[in-house]
Amino acid sequence: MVDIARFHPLWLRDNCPCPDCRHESGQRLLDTRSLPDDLSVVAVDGTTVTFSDGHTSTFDAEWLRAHSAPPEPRRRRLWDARLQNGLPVFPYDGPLRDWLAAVDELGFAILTGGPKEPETVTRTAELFGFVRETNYGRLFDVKTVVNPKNLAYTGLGLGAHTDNPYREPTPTLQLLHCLASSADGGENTLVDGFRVAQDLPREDVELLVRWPVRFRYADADTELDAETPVLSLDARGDVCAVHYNTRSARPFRLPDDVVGPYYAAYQRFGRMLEAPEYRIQFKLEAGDLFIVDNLRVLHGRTAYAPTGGERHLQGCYADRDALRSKLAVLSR
Ligand code: OGA
Ligand code: NM2
Ligand code: ZN
Ligand code: ZN
Repeated sequence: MVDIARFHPLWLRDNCPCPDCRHESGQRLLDTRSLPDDLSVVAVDGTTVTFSDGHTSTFDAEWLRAHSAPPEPRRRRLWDARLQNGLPVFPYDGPLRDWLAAVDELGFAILTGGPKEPETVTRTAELFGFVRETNYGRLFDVKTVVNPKNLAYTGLGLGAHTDNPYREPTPTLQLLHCLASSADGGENTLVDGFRVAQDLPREDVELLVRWPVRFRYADADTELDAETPVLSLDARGDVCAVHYNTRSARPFRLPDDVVGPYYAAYQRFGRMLEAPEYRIQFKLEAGDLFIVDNLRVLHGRTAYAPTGGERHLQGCYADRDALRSKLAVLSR
């Protein structure tokens, strides 16, 4: 039995399921703003309620129970280096739902044995959603080039980072697909930024949340500049986004007395991101691909020899909303 008296009259009236109040699409026809502030319940019979505005609603007891519970806990599962023994690796041709669920829970997934053709990366994004085109193109080639405009296009190692913090909004997913990997080195590294933030002293988290950093990328036809904190909190007070990229961070603009403490927090966090106890590492072979939640899992790579072997990845951006939608539809 549900106790109708527990529910606020406005909440009940607002959620009336009758065809005058709800369209068959599931969208609300009733405009919440039209309800009188002093609305009250005048009669209750089981789960049928009559309100002071003359409307009668019949609720489904199960629906009431399901919708009055506290917010669901998040599906996300934080991880550290111990995940190395059980990496979320999926066959490229296996069920889509499996790897989408891994991205949702762990913030990344690795797909192996996929096509070795160019543009596989964008086709993979289209399996669940839409490619986010940027100034780097619909997709970008990650390989060593002459006169690189971005350090990604060299053989240099890259420390743990999130991509494109200078973009507003920042792409929430990145995919990288391997076309060639005969060069020595060039292994990929990943770290769960939410897990690292959990071990960061509270005062450091507060500094990284409180003071925004500006990030910038500029070349002949592009000038991107965005201001965002390194750590963002959601309404529950949990870390919900990491923006960290030492290559594109602009000089910090902080009050004089904050510079020292801010650097202490920033350095502690940044070094923890490279610490072996949090990091996992793997080498992509041609046909392999990985997808990361770009606001949670930081990626990097070890250096590789620009000659004597080839390393060629293709990358693209996409967004989480479509991934979660596809996952929900596949889970129905
Ligand atoms: C990038 C990047 C990693 C790699 O292109 O953003 O981080 O493995 N590349 O080359
Ligand atoms: N690339 C690979 O966000 C960054 O600047 C990292 C992005 C150039 C698209 C590199
Ligand atoms: Zn109604
Ligand atoms: Zn990157």
